Amino acid sequence: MLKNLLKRRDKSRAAAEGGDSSQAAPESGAQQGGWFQRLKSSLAKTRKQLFSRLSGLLQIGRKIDEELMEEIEEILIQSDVGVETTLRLMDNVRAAVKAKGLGDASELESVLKAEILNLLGEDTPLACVPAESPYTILVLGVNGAGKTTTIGKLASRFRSEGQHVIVAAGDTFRAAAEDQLAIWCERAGAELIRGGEQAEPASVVFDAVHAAQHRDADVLIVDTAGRLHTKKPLMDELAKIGRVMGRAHEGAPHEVLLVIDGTVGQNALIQAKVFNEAVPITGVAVTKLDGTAKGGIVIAVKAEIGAPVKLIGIGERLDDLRDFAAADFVAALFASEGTET
Ligand SMILES: Nc1nc2c(ncn2[C@@H]2O[C@H](COP(=O)(O)OP(=O)(O)OP(=O)(O)O)[C@@H](O)[C@H]2O)c(=O)[nH]1
Ligand SMILES: [Mg+2]
Repeated sequence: MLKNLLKRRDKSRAAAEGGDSSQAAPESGAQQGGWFQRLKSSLAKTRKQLFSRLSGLLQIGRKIDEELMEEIEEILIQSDVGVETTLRLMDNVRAAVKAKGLGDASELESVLKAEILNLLGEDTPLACVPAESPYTILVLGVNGAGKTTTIGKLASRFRSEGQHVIVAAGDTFRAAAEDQLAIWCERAGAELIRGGEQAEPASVVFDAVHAAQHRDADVLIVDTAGRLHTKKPLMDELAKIGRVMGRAHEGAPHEVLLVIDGTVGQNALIQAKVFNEAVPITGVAVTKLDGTAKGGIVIAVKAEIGAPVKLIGIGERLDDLRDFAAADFVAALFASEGTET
């Protein structure tokens, strides 16, 4: 079939497009060839693992039957969409197939896309609300998930929108953590509030909220330590930071952003549930979607954590963080070589 004959997009073209470091506002895939190509390129491994195998199944002439449905389920589960989410998704696909009276496998792709979009729900981009100034964002996640990098990218984005940004170094656990954050803040043009090594994280954050209020900051972003989620004290500390923020500023934290590493797959969901108990998560950033075959995790996040994916990270550059747009994501997952949308 046509889809089987189409090969993956060549990497050199994608790499060349990756050289552009502009910080354009998010747009839909149809409007922005460059960004969509980059998204597609980043999802190449996931697409190979998941959707190119699916398109091998969904050929004209093959009958839709239970055997086919089970093969699709297996591919989805292997691509880190997860058992629970896969079963839910496929129940919906079966219902749609029945309702529409479909019989040929080639008709399933559009049904699958539509049901994945249904599961992802409406896009809920992370937005700074001026009325809540300073708009406070508490960033959580395990070691190495990409918290500090995501904060750097976010700070840069808010700065490019003309916002006054303060970043709090709530990770006082590692000596190098503040320095890493300081470099990102300098690049982004954001102020950094730091307490020094061994300072109490909650007190650094408390000071930062007051600084943000007194200096009329628009946005305060709080970095935190990411020691293993299995160590209870970390969760206690994070819960305390959340409470301290709320006491210092009404409604804070306005956003509790959990950063999960897209290369980790299903384990990230288990971690997410632990964090969610410490401080209720309002949004998720999935990082490192470039270079992982486990991008199917994005589909499972909302269904399993209850909070939507708001941001995706597809590289280490300042502009490699984007608002999550479900339609673009699904289009990029199913895209063939040369397909623009
Ligand atoms: N390829 C790729 N790498 C990323 C992305 N986001 C973060 N990284 C890399 O992941 C590594 C860890 O990122 P950090 O931002 O330091 O992670 P962290 O969660 O702050 O880690 P701790 O402070 O140790 O808890 C760094 O080498 C980043 O450059 C991404 O979207 N794509
Ligand atoms: Mg960090």
